[in-house]
Amino acid sequence: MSDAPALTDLLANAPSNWGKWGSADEVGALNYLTETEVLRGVAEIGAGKVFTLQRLIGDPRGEPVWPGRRPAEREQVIDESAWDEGGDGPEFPGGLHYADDKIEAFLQGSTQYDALGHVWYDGRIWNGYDARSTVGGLEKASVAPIAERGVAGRGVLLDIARFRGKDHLDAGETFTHEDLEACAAAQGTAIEDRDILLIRTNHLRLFFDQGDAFYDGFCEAGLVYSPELVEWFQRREIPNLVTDTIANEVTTDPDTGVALVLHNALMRNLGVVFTEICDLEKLAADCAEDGKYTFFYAAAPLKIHRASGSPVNPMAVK
Ligand code: UVW
Repeated sequence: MSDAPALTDLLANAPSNWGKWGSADEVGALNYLTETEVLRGVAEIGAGKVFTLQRLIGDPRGEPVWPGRRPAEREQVIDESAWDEGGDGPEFPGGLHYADDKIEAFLQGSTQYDALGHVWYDGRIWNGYDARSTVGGLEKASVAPIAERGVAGRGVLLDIARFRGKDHLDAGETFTHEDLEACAAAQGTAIEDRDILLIRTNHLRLFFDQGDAFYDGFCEAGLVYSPELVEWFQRREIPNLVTDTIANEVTTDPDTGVALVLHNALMRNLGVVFTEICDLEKLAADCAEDGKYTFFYAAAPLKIHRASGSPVNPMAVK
């Protein structure tokens, strides 16, 4: 049994946004993304450059996932072989042939939006809903309301790996909100209130280099919990945290040994929406080249009833 403190105790006096947008709210800090904020994002478009941020589902090199999940499995249902000699392909007037396929996928098995009801402690999910409402699928704070409203605003890339002069962050390597501010200053970028934060660590380079050994003593690089960091996210009214790691934060807090503290302090308590396992490499290379780290960000996860997450292909437009 771990002697790590319970999240209930660790976060006993932590900031909360429960009730801020009413007792029926299911999209949390995305409420900050008003029409004004969308137009603030649109104003960043100047060059017409488009970047898609999803990782390839079915990547022949393998796909990084949280331990216990599997990458999506795609199965071909019908293709040209159905019309080979002796095949049973359906005949259509005019000679139509076609391909169909299907996937079996963890909804959090690739680039994804987490629903606000994805994690909890103390029997309560986002906004105070009873955790029993997750049984059999999320009745409250599922990904569907996020998908319904969509996410659009001003995005800022914070290239922590580049800021640290590294190709990638190493296992267990941490950074804070002060590092984010310092990184932005070094890039010549101002983080504005209500910005969507995209953080590049290139940590998953290690997955592609190491294969299964990546999971030995699994501890991703990432943001690390402190009360000040949580207050910073609340004060800056950050709606959406987007990263290129599996969990958006250091897996295990080095001070307390608690797992995924920020999932709870930011997602459950503040309603900050998490987007994970993005591929930020092409966007980051372009930002380094033109010196512009801000853009219009837009993402629409899939509308899946009662789901705790959804695959997504976010876009950044400069
Ligand atoms: C867990 O919270 C377990 O996973 P994810 O990183 O997908 O949010």
